[in-house]
Amino acid sequence: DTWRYAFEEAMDEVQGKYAQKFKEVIEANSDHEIQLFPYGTLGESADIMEQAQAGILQFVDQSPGFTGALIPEAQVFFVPYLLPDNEEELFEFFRTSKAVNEMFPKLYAEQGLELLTMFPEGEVGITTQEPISSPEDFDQVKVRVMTNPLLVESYKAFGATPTPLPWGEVYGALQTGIIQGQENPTFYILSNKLYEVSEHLTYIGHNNFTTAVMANQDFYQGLSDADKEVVQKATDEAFEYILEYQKGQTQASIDGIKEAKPDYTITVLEDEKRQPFRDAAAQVEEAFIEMTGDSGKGLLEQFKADLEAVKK
Ligand code: 6CS
Repeated sequence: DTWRYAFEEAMDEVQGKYAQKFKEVIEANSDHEIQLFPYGTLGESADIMEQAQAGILQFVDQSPGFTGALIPEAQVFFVPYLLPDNEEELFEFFRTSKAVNEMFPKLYAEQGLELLTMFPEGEVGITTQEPISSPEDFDQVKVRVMTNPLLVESYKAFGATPTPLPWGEVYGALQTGIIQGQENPTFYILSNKLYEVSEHLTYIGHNNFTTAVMANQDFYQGLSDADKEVVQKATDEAFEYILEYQKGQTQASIDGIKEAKPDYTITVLEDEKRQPFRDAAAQVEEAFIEMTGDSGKGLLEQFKADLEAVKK
């Protein structure tokens, strides 16, 4: 039989690479076939999530950036400066975190979803029309964010005017000036040519883009033990593959952007200038706890303990 798997990116972007590896392992170890649906073939992120919950899709990749309404705790990934910028620590966190690997599966299960894995896609950079080196520079700047209430809080705390939009509207909105900025990992800025509709790319070190892969829970629970094992094997192998795949990707993408647009400004904001943005994080963390109550508080505590455990 054929299993349907949709994701939010193109075939040659990170989620597509993960999905292709997953497919390869499933097909090499079982009689099942995986049919892949990249971004745009079945709608926006919210659409593919609905289809997975309804069982029309067996697998879906939806980033926590779009899961906030469904699972408010998933917004923990948008508390600024929470995830480490050290790649090895970050990868080890996703491998070992109890919050990610034990607590989140329970929350996804309440929504009919079997959480298979979460993985990082790269440090997030911010594209704008004018240079950004302080919260003051964000004044009156409309920055598109994924449809996630805590991301809205973050950009408010950074001094900007956050504008939640689905992905499909971002390029056009930048082109027509409805928004002046957006945030995404570097590979995505390159592959979607966002440098064509912006002048500056700034790294303030506030986050790494996290995504999540899940299965429809009724489908997963109905699998034989052997099939469940194959799904776990494919999940784990694709996870290690995608971390390896990303090593050096940010720098390669920066090089690609510079080649495509030599006069584009790329700035890694120095530590000292990051401080006001770091200071804003406390207020976002408070907003997270307000939105999620004891459940979110417990999750955040475990999340921090897991981060502490992987600190070099
Ligand atoms: O910004 C977005 O909406 C998108 N960014 C990435 C890196 N993946 C999928 C998501 O739709």
